[in-house]
Amino acid sequence: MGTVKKEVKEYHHPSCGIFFDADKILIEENSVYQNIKVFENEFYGNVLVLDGLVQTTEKDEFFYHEMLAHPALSIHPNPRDVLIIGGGDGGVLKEVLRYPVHSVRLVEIDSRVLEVCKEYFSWMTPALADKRVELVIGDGKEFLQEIKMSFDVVLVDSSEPIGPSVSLHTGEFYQSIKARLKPGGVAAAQVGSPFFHKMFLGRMAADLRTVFRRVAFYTGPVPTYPGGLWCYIFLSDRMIPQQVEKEIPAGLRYFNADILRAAFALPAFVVEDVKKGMIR
Ligand code: AG3
Repeated sequence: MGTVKKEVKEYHHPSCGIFFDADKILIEENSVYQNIKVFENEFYGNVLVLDGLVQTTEKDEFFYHEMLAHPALSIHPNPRDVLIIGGGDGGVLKEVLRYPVHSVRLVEIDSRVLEVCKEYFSWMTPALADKRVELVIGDGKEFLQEIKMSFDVVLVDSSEPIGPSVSLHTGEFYQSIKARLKPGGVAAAQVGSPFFHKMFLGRMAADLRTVFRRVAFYTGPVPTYPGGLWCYIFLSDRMIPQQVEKEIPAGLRYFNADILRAAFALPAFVVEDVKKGMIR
C-alpha cells in the first residue's frame, strides 16, 4: 500500500475546481477573521489558502504579484509613497520594493496572515526588514478614512468579495481611495476571474466609472486561480495606461514592456461582459 497523501481541493464551481496533493499541512487554524491554511505541494511549493481559496503559491506567485504591482508602478513616473491594502502575504510588497520608493504602507486586517506568511514564505523576511515599510494591522476602509497623507500609488490585494474582503469591493471604498491619491496618482486592484465572476466585473466597471476618469481592465494568467486568467483594474484620472515612463526593474519573470501593452487588450467575451454588466 502506498502512502495516501492528503488532497486539498478548491471548488471553482459546484462541479469543478483544482486539487493539490498536500505532502505536509504546515499550518491550519481559524483566526478571528478566517480559516488559514499553508501546505506543501511537490510542484507549487508552499501554498496559502484562506477560507478555502488559494491565494498564493511559492512557484506561481510572480504571475499575480507582478501584474498587480508593476503596471501601476511602471506607468507612474515617480512613485514615492505607496499604499497596499490587504496583501498580508507580502508578495505585492516585495514587488513594490524593487522601485526607489520613499515609503510603503501595508494595511492588513488579519495579523495572523502576516505571522503565518513570515514563517512559510521566504520573501517576507527581507521585505519586512526594509526601512521603507510600515505595517498597519487594521481595516483598509477605516485606514483610508483616518489617514491624512496622500499616496502616488494604491494597490488593492484583496481576496474575493466574501469574508473580510467584502468591503473592499464597493464603489464607496474606491471613492475613499481616490480621496487619498495625489494628483496624477494611480490605483490598481485585483477584480477576479473574467470567466467565473462575469457579471461582477461589469458592475465594478459601472461603479468605478463614476469615480475615476480612466478605468481600464487588464488581464494576466495565474495557473492556480479559477479559469487560469485573472483580471485587474487600473484606475486614475490622468495617467494613460500602456506607457512605461521609466526602466522596469530587473529580475522580473512575467512583466515587461510588451506584456504591459498586451495586458490591456481584452478578450472579446470580456469586452462583451463588461458592456452587459454596465447596463442596469
Ligand atoms: N488575492 C486574490 C486571490 C483570489 C484567488 N481566488 C481563488 N483562488 N478563488 C491574492 C493574494 C495574494 N497576495
